[in-house]
Amino acid sequence: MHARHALTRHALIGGLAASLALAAAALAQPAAAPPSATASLKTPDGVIIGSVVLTEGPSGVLLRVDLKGLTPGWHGMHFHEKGDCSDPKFMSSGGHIQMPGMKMPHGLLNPEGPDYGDLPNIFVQADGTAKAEAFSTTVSLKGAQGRSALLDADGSALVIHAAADDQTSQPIGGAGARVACAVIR
Ligand SMILES: [Cu+2]
Repeated sequence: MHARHALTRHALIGGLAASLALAAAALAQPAAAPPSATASLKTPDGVIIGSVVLTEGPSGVLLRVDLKGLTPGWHGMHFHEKGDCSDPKFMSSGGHIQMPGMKMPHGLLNPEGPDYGDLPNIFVQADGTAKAEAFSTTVSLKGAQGRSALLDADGSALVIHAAADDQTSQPIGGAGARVACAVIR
């Protein structure tokens, strides 16, 4: 009898706690969406072939790439230092993002690297489409925690190269020409 009473009381308290939790959840504001930015990827001809969504996380930036119309296979992909994709070779996007006064050697697999713009390769399917996510702990949207800011005064660019990045050799891992570019600003 005593045990049964205790059990009932326990269940009541548990139920009350659950009700309070529900009430608190109902009162809470919906969680604010993390800061994000979206940019269009274009070819040297100026054709838009896809997009990249950049979302700020607590320790870096998550990027989601969705594109079609590139050559099948692996392609190097980096953050470049300027938000300018105005010339056909995309040279106006500059080199890889760096921190002022801290130019790092290139390559995610380089013991001396990586540089601040380094990212994994992206794989384009036989039909020319690619969907990929990557996470960079060396950049931020606006300079959080001292990470390099994509949305600084001159912006930045996401550049996709013609060939795979070997993630070791200088200056860009043998990734070759710049075949797609997205202005981030
Ligand atoms: Cu690059």
